[in-house]
Amino acid sequence: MLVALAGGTGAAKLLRGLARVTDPARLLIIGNTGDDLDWWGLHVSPDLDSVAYALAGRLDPARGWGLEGDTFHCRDAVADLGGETWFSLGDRDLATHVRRTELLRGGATLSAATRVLTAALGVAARLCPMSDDPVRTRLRTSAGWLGFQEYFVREKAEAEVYEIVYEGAAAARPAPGILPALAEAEAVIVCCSNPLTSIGPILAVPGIRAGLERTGAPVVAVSPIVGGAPVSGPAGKFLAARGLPVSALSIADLYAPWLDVLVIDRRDTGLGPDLERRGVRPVLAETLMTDGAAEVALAGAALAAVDLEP
Ligand code: FO1
Repeated sequence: MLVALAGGTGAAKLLRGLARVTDPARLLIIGNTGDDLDWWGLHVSPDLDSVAYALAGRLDPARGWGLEGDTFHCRDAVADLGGETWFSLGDRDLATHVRRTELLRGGATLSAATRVLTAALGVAARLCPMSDDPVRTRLRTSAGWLGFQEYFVREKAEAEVYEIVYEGAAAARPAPGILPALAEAEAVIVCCSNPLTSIGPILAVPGIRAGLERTGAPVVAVSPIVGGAPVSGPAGKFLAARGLPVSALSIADLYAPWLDVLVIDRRDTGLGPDLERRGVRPVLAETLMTDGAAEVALAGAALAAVDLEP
């Protein structure tokens, strides 16, 4: 079994590549739920949905979230009724949140609800939320304390970030299956996601870091930072808020001591010696996934980096 730690858009692409180079049933994906929010009375899990939609071949390519070809009539009608619409739920995407909320209200765990949704989408990989308990990323910013979506979508990631916390993490338990999967994994792949707001919440769930330290499986991460900047999103601002340089070296520092290999972009060849000094083996690859072939190539490079046949 290959265990992957995944956040939003970057992870969705890499996992789509992985599902094409190996049997998707071999994948157990630990998904970030720190971005989750209650919207229009519905439980929305953006990072779980981006991964599920990508693996179902239905992720909207232009947005990187939501369903390809979706419409937004309901959102526009909510606006006509004076409701909030800064977070856009598409009409078909809405069904996912309606069904998830119905299952949760019926007593199902988030893990169980996710199994129902991924099975209905025809996703063969196993997608687990990092926890069935609520964990929410919150940011102390120049616009006050904000939930992740308030920061990222409503405030357009423009506010200054001073601190990032994972509310509820201390009381959260790893979702069922995660710790045994880490113990038995052939390899663990940390996707090219935001290290502080996608991977950070997963690591904040008690037991998961220890599982990564204890596993006999090689742990490989794909750097979301190329040159001195993130491939996409506000990871650079978050690293700076933590006083860390915006560099792949910070990824190695944040994932120490359990990281074995870091896949970095060819443009970052010069970081090799500094990574070796940190006890992390650098592997060079093209990490900008501009099309399906690039997703497959990077996924193959990540597997090869830990000597695994696709
Ligand atoms: N991102 C936006 O920039 N604007 C939106 O209105 C928006 C809505 C949305 C709805 C469902 C969903 O699954 C994701 C959505 N996202 C939107 C993306 C979301 O903010 C990010 O995918 C993650 O939270 C970042 O990892």
